[in-house]
Amino acid sequence: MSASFDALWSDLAPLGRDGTTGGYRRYSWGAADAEARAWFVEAATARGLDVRTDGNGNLWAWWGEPGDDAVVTGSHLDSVPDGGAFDGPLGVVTALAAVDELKRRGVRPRRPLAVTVFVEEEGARFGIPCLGSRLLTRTLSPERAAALSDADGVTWARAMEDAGLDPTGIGPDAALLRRVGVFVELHVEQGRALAPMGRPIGVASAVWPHGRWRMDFTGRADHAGTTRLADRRDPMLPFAETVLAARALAERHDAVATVGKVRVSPNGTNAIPSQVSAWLDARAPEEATLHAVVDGVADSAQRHADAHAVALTHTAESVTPVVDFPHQLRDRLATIVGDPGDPAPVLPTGAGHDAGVLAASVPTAMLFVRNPTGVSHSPEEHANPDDCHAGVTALADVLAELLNGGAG
Ligand code: HGY
Ligand code: MN
Ligand code: MN
Repeated sequence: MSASFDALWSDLAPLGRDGTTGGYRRYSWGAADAEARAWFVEAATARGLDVRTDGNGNLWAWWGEPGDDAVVTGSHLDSVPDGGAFDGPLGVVTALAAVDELKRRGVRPRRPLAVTVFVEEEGARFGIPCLGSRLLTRTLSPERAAALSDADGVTWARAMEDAGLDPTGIGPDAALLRRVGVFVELHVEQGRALAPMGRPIGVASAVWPHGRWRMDFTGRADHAGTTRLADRRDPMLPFAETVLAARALAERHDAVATVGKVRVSPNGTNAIPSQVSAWLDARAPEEATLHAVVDGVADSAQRHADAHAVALTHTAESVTPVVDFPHQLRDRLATIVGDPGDPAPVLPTGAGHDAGVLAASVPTAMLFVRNPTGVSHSPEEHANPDDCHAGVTALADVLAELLNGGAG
């Protein structure tokens, strides 16, 4: 089993990795993404799986005929800018290695099995995370998706077309979704809960409510050297105050808030900016807390914008409600992947996943593989090979149980 994982892992690892930072730059429909998708199609086909692309560009590799009540597992291959090697790919590689393991064990599935790769999970290029699963489940309209554009103004539809796919078929696919009897996503742990417990595998209890809000601060461009301070309408100032306010509100409410993406126009050293666009990522254990933080940030941003005669627009780009994974399935998996008499730890996550989107439509569960440092969305992200192999065994055990009539 470990040889199968290691071979798949070493084939995928170089695709999309930046030689300077060591981080991954696999953005939907770009060249690196196309290489990763081609790698998946080849690896799945080599295992006798029948690979199909749905209308949204998600890949489904079927073991046997696509059918109803299928057991589906998978994750994503796209990355955040300079992301780590494991976020997404670990779920895809362990799924293919688990198929090898099931075949080695002689498992004869009594239900269809599919391995999936969902598109644009990170939303790094087009801004909406889990776009492929949101489209599939009608959580996001095809019209809105088709009009999304990247930093260069390329739309989702155009980028799909350039990648050789027909964008006219994007949108909900109720027939395909009805085929999914249960979805299980294995993912590298993001955060550091399993290491102190000394456990290699965990099971997700919940995904925190979270979202992304865009703030556009529009002031007046002017000369950095000749404009009196009293005459300025500098959008950088309310922006800066808002970043600090977001952090203070997150601390006060025991939540998390981040501004990791900013666009300054015209971005000149000696020019007062005309506009500063910033994206707030906020997350909290409960929805009321999340909204208290986000409302607080919006109020603060408006107050500081007014003080500098700067205009402000505040747009919710994607908001994901809390996900509480089905308890019986969750607990069944914790028993399967735990030790005899000692189920695996069950823990929430602040990270969003396609499993979190699908959970509203089909029975869904997640497995986590220990991340010794907890670091993610960074080239430093890591999971030990032994733990990755334990992830394959855990996923194979879960799939074997589900394929032959187990819970889910
Ligand atoms: O942002 C997230 O939580 C996930 O990595 N898409
Ligand atoms: Mn991620
Ligand atoms: Mn992920």
